[in-house]
Amino acid sequence: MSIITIERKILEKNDTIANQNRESFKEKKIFVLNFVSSPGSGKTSLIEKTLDVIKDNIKIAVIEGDVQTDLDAKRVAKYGVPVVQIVTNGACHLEAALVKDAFEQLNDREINLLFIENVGNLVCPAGYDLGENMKVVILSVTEGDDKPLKYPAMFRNAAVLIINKVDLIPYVNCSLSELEKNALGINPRLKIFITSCTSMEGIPEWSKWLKSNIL
Ligand SMILES: Nc1nc2c(ncn2[C@@H]2O[C@H](COP(=O)(O)OP(=O)(O)OP(=O)(O)O)[C@@H](O)[C@H]2O)c(=O)[nH]1
Ligand SMILES: [Mg+2]
Repeated sequence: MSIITIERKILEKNDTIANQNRESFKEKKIFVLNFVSSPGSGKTSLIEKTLDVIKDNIKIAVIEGDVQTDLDAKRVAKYGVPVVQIVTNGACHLEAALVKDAFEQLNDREINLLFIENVGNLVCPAGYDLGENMKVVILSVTEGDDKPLKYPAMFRNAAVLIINKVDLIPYVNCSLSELEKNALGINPRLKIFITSCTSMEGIPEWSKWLKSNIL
């Protein structure tokens, strides 16, 4: 058996713009979360449920990243918050320059919290700093408890892990304790929440923690 490791460092330009974004967010006192996950783990659902809980107390905007459509932006816009859609036309991750342009479209609106939903992909977005305060990685139980071991960069670079779709745990071969052990083995500092966007389990705890971190 042979294992090929591909290492790339083509990210200097992205890092420069990400640092400019970070300065700009800091100056405007905006806390920024970059939501990353495989396609369909529940990024948009989590944003919707979080908006439901906290949007009356905090001024929030959302930047949506999608390969092809504005379906997620339309979902989020129903919550009455400003939304900007980035369509990457095939690219598998957002880049700092795209976020910079999208942020400019928010036209200096007064916001305290910015959610960025990245393109659904558990590999590529890990390497691209957007200038966020933290990456929030979402893993649904249907994906299996081995995923932190197989896609470690995403878990290493995140501050928070949301284990979503816990309502489906009786139907899938996924051990929550094994999943947590694997994730903490990669990154012992991960703050972990267990949620269901269907039953709302864990959403109040996550929302409370988020509020306490930004206020
Ligand atoms: N049973 C269950 N279904 C969920 C949960 N969260 C999300 N879903 C469903 O999973 C599907 C995908 O959810 P999305 O929120 O669109 O996932 P996403 O990560 O934004 O997907 P992409 O943007 O395409 O990468 C939808 O049908 C949701 O209704 C959950 O906690 N439990
Ligand atoms: Mg989505």
